[in-house]
Amino acid sequence: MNEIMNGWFSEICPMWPGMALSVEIVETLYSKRSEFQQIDLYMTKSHGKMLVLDGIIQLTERDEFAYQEMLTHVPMFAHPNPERVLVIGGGDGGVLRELGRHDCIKNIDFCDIDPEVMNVAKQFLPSMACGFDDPRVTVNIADGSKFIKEHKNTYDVIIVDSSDPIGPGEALFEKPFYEGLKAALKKGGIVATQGESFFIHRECVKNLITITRELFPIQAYSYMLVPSYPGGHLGICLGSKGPELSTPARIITNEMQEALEYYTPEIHAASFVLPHFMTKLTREL
Ligand code: SPD
Repeated sequence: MNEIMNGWFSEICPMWPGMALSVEIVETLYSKRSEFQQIDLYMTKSHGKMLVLDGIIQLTERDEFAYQEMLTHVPMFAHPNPERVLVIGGGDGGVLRELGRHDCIKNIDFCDIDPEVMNVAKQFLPSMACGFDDPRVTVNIADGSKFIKEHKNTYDVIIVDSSDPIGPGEALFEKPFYEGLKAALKKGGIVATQGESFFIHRECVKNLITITRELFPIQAYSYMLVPSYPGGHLGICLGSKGPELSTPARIITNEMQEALEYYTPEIHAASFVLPHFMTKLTREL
């Protein structure tokens, strides 16, 4: 339940009780309830436009690049030759924009349950929604957990750009969904999912690591810094049917590197180096 008081939006959520990130708002650009969730888009004083779903900040124009680049390029560069990619969620188009930089991709399936997020992005967030203009993208408006059941043994890389495990994203954090992801991956495939915060959502992170460890021969957890998310960071939970995850398997071109703001091969490797409490926590699992 978010509130705007005296021109400040505060992100109040039962998943991080007792704390709230506040952002000063200049104008509400869009506010409507879709079939699935409340969608709000604000112009902020310091962070450009900000997309909020069910009261939770999904992105701000100021720092979205960190999340979208890392969630995309870590699994993509860990794979030696990703040709077929599936994106579940991420209706803003930012992950698609990042995938567009990989010439090796032949086609990209995009699957989101709520077409309204995509429509809002196309209207207000063109720097992300440009991802939908890539001719390799096929848009599927569907429930991701059902979609993967109909696409077994199909993808080299699957990226799950979900919201938090409350509301429409809840099923995307449960074991049956991960079993479906595994089945939808080809031999040697890699999955990367929005992995929450190891400071704030420790039980959820533990659960994701346990599930992916049980299902995949190779599992790892990476994270990036994003000031607009609670705790200032967000994790990526990865499972691989073959490739090593923490070392890029391909070399980034100078042209692509210069177009990016956050991802580098060094950041790729470093993002898997976790605080000691995480090492201890994963040892116990
Ligand atoms: N706590 C919010 C996590 C949001 C992750 N999804 C963001 C979508 C951006 N493409």
